[in-house]
Amino acid sequence: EFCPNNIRVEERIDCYPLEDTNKDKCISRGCYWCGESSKGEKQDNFPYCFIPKSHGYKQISVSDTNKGQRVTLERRNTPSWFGEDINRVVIDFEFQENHRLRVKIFDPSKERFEVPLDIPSPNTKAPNPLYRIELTEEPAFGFKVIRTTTNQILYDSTIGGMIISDKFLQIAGKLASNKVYGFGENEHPTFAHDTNWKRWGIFARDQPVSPTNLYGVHPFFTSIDGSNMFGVFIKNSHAQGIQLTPAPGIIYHTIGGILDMYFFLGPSPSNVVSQFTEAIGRPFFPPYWGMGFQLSRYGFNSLQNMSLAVQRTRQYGVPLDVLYGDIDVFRDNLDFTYDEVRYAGLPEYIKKIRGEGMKYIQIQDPCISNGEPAGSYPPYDRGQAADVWVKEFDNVTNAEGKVWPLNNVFFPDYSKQSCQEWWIQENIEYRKTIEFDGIWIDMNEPANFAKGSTKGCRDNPLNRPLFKPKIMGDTLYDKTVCMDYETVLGSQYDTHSLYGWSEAEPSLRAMRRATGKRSLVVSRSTYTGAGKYAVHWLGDNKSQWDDLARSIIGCLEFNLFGIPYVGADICGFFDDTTLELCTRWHQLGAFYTFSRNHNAIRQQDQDPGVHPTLATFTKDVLEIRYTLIPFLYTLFYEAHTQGHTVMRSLMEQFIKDSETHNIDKQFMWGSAILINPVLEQGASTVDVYFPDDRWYTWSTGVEVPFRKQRSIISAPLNVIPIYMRGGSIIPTQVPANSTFYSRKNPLGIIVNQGDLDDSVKGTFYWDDGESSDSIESLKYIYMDLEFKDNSIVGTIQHSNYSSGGLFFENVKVNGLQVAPVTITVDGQAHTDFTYNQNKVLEITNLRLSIERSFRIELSFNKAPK
Ligand code: MIG
Repeated sequence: EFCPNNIRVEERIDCYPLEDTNKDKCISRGCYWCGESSKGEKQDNFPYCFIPKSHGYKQISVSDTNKGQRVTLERRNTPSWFGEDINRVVIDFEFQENHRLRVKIFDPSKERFEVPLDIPSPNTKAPNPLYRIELTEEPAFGFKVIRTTTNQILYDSTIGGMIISDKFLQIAGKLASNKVYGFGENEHPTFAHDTNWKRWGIFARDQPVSPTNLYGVHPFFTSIDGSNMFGVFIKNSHAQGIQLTPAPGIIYHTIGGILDMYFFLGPSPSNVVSQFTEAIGRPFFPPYWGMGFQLSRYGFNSLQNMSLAVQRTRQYGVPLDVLYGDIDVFRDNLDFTYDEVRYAGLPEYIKKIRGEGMKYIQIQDPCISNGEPAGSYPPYDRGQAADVWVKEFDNVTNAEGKVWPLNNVFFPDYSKQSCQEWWIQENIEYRKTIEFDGIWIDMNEPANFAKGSTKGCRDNPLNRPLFKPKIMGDTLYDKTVCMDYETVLGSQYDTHSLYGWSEAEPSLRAMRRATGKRSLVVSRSTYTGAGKYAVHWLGDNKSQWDDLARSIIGCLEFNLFGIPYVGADICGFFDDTTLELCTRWHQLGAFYTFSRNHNAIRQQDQDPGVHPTLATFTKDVLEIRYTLIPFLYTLFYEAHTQGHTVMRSLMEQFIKDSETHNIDKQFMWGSAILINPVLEQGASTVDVYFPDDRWYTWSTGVEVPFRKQRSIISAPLNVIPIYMRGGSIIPTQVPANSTFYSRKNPLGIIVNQGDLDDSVKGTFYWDDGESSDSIESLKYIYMDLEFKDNSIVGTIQHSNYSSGGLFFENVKVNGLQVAPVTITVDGQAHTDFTYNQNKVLEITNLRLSIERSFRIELSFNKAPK
């Protein structure tokens, strides 16, 4: 029987992934053939040739272990795909935590590469796991992960298709729903994945934003089961790929290492991200100035152009915190130099703007020119002396490539101790010339314009394995170094996608040593866990409307990946922007957590000051951002300590409402702010979905008459509709032209009345904004805010930082049904308040120290509703 009907089309597992096949080839793999033509299958569509359920492994033994359960499997005798099958396989089910299950599938006879990311593996079983597993022996071995509270099957590998060989490992799982989020780094056109046989390749690549594999690798997804959510991290760094199927399910394959899956049981979406970041490392806590607006471009080409852009921005009163130096700052694109002709006076200029409250971030590329005249380029000489470079397959010869410098380059091996020390010293040394506050690490996929190396690559199974996932380039080493090249961490075949991750930690250490401050590392290539050391921008996009819209999806995904500080190049990198697009992009970009305007070389200027209208509208929206920075900073404190997202999908906040599951054109800040950018050319309205709660308009505080419904909202070119959610309390501050000044300004509190009986709550975090150890050494203020029993109460949880006399001076209550008659503040009568037709109470002239608890009591003639 070659075309059986006992397998649903939706549940087929492709027997010839990424290759054309025909009946003969199909049968030679022992697969079923349901082809109608001999032309073969269409990629990205349902397979004609698929794997019988009986293929795979049979169970040999099961035993209980301290950690859970161990299953030994033996490969069924079926035709091999790529040879080197691993016949005996062990699966360890580790019941690590009540919310975390590990499923480690490995070769017991041979050590294979494992990602050096230490997730604790307790020696005992979790006492009350939220999951149980079920094993199936026939027709082939499979396991199910089941949520105990609902008996819902979350992941079911009995769908078949498990293959474990040296350079091709595959596992498929049927899911509880077709709602799947995450996996990256790719530019996905929708936040909820397309499960209609869609394939994605995942492998770090210097690749402008497009629907293929991009800069980083994040093998993590989440999926909805009922109104709960779970997440899965597959700890593997090899070139890999997925296919989402209408089973609904995911077929995952990789070309090396082991299949090491971590399940996070939630049950809420926020729980999942928090449990994931607990395992991989909580996100980096950025400095206060990192909350500000940032200006960059490739190709200012001179200090004059650079300073003009800054001057224009400020002249219009547009807030600006951070300036960037790209590689055109360098002499001949050499790291740790600056061009003393085009950028004559740069050190003095940086000193000056820093004195005025700004910060400066310098790019550094992981490629060091080896061809400069002797003695003219000490960073190379010192690197050479310390032997810090990535090596060829012989582990002796330096890997040589071609990147931005004129001459050939060597690549630092950041996994080598001596390299880390060299890198730290070079940054410290460079900072003696240019006082940079943070470092931007680009090209760390690593990128190489010479294919593999200046000598090419050998033809062997590492460089040219029989199976290559759906990734760009005709070889794995396209645009990077040879796969058989070596670092201390391992071969590039195993560790290529960990290169940027390995650069992040020593870069942060370098900056902390050089500045003595918290600092900021902005990295292009990231792997799971990089969020602990670095933040991310979405790379080389285009000045086009599609990229504007898709940037939201990228940001939401990186929030899932544990890198909540993220944004796209505002106004677009490649191509010239337009006034309308650039205005809309600043409006959305003001709500990226990483808010930076960046431009490519030779494009027209696009800094906010190039046009008076652009400047005015940008100032308007950035003033909203700056007003909200105390709230944003508090969200980052909570992300760092509890692992929450900052830019958040509506699905995460309102998972019970299926209408939110596909929304990716609106998003939230935390659980309180709803952001609804205009993403279409010519549009002056935006289609807003208001989830099931009360919502207040940002500018007026007036409650909107919509809930759990869509509405078309007016949004002329100067407007981005922003709403506050009922039940939230938001700390604010009077904006200024940089956070250096705004953080000295009076603070405020916005209380948004929720549904009757719902709590109205918020939090507030404050510290000096720049110490590297504010949280660890407990030098901060943390306050709970609550509106309850007609009282607005601030309760200090922790107060061990002297704010220099900062006060909440203004409190607004939105949605208060009647005016209070009297108000007391900490027992004293307070008469400065107004109440208007929008049902907004505004209390002014307060002097509530942010370091102390307070209580504002409202009294009414009649009890308010
Ligand atoms: O291949 O440093 O993504 O932001 O401006 C270009 C120059 C190298 C790529 C980065 C981009 C940066 C540019 N870099």
